[in-house]
Amino acid sequence: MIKNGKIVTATDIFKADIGINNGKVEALGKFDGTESIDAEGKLILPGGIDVHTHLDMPFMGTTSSDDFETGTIAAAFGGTTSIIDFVVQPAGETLSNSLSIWEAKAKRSCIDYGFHMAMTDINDSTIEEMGEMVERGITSFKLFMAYKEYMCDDSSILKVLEKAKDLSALVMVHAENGEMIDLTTKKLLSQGKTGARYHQYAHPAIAEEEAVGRAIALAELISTPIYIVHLSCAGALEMVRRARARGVKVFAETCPQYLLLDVKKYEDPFEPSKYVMSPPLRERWNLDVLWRGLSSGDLQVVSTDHAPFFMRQKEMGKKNFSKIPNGVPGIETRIPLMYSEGVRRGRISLNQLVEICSTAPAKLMGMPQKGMIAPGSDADLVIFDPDKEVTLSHENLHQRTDYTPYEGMSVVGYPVKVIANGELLVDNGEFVGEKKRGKFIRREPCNIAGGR
Ligand code: DUC
Ligand code: ZN
Ligand code: ZN
Repeated sequence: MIKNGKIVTATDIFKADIGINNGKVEALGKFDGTESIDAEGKLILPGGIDVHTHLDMPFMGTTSSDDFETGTIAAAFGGTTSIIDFVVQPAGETLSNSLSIWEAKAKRSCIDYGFHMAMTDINDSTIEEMGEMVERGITSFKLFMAYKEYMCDDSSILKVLEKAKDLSALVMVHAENGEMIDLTTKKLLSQGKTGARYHQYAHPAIAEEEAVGRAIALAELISTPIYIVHLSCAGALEMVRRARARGVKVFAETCPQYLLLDVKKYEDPFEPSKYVMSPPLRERWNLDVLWRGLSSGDLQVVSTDHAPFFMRQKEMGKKNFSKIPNGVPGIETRIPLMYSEGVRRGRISLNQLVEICSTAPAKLMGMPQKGMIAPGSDADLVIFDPDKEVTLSHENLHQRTDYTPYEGMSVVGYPVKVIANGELLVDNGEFVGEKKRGKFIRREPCNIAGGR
């Protein structure tokens, strides 16, 4: 039982005790009992859901540095109790074998997890396999419109959209125009512009805006929903906004890095490679536009795109920015940053924080048991101290990497106890949960997107 806390959902804020039984919320009300946690003065939020992580992912000649154990412990410290990680189909592999590789990695997970299937090789047989994936609880498929080794042309995207429509599955896209990026990268390198700071010019906003517009048009043609991952700039958001206004079922997420950091980071004289991610950081004026997109509902989700690397891995691109493993760590800092920078600064409401970080991800990704505090829902709960001040540093975070892009930044508001399926995982700075306890979330077709 959790007593005296202030419960926050996507729609309400109210004081009630929470009775927990068998990993589920049993009742909300006023109860007596001995086995209880006192949450007086604290907020109680539904456990965070991060629908975009890359744990133990082979990528750009190396592997992301958090595995499912370290990454999910870090997630729990930051108030995230479920993730959806991307299975990335290795070239020539079947979807089923690709899934087996990720199932083996995910046995180490300490929180519940689902998978999206990132298809890199579209052919009759992988299209056919999509049905089996949906039956196995993988109800979303991601396509890359950039990265030479993974990217899909429009005809492949259309085939996947058509099959996804039949299956009521959701198609997600990494929307950047890969040809524009490739051409620009080659030009920059041939001019001797090889340093990490040039990454931003190789990934111009127009390449994202074009790809977002095209992805939406393809989905509109097929009349099936589409989800844009890690949207980073105002032009791309404008594409989403316009499409939504004409009734297209387009959904989009952004990430804390695009809401809080800007291109100035590439002027870091020592280590600009820390900030090499795709899409890259944008000009500062975009940030307010993204915050407004969240507040208005044109952006529905904040995920992290957690793709951590050590600085020594980033060094692989010392002589050529296009070889720097793309990605930043963020699985642990999402909710504290969104509370401190979003709610406390009046950019989003407390209910919106819950909506964006938990409730909408659960609905869009087909997890009706998650993202809520209500009788029958999973007892995934964050006891959050709205006044706790923490200075973010890789030294006090738990992500397995040697930097955070938020080094030295002070946040106010932090999880103090984190409960998943009724089990206490984090208690005042200690991980007290059992390891490898996470269970696979067999997801349903998404219900906001509505399938057909
Ligand atoms: N972008 C990143 O920055 N890292 C991982 C994959 C991606 O699309
Ligand atoms: Zn991506
Ligand atoms: Zn990603």
